[in-house]
Amino acid sequence: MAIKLYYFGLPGRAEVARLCLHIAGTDFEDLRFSFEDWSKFKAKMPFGQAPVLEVDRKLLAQSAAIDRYLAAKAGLVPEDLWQAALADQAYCYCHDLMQPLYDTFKIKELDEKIAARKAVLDGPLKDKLAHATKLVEAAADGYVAGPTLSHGDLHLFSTLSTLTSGWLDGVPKDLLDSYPVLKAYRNKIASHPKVKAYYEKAENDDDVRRAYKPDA
Ligand SMILES: N[C@@H](CCC(=O)N[C@@H](CS)C(=O)NCC(=O)O)C(=O)O
Repeated sequence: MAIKLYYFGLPGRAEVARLCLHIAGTDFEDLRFSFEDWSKFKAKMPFGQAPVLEVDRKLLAQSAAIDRYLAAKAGLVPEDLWQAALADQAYCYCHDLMQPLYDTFKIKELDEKIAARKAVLDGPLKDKLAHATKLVEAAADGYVAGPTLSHGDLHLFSTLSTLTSGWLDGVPKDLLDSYPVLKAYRNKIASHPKVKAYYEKAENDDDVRRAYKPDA
């Protein structure tokens, strides 16, 4: 199978897919383009958006579809249907968690953006992180969907790591200090041998991904 993944250099909406491919040990072309080069790819993408996965010249868009497909191939979707649904639940919640911040992306002026994000941090994000804490506390085995790592964990890990990476102007790197359960959980997933190995690779040694390492 010839596999390519198209996305910007950032972790963003492609990091779960990259992690799944890495965990499965799949050879793939990781096409990381700059914002300037995006126009060269946009027309080829099914919805004019990235990420897109190419498998033997067939294109698949929408990060949730890509991640579910690659997670299944990597053995990360639990066989038990209830546990698989729990993994999806955590996965989907990450989008809800980030939505109030996504809404600030369109603000051009930096001070205005930071002020809008402060309102998000003091309001909806607190509530979302409190619910995420309950989700993790309910995870008896330390993973959100049973005794082993799933795509739900990878997405929650990636979301929490992005939040503390400093990439989002106005969101402090020590945000999770107020959420010790989430901080410990993020560290646990970061310490999973296969996840840890991914962030030890030279191509993943960048400012944002440094926040994806254990004890970051
Ligand atoms: N629901 C889509 C959203 C994709 C999306 O918004 N991608 C953004 C980057 S994160 C994009 O392609 N932006 C460039 C554009 O729309 O021209 C998914 O999850 O894949």
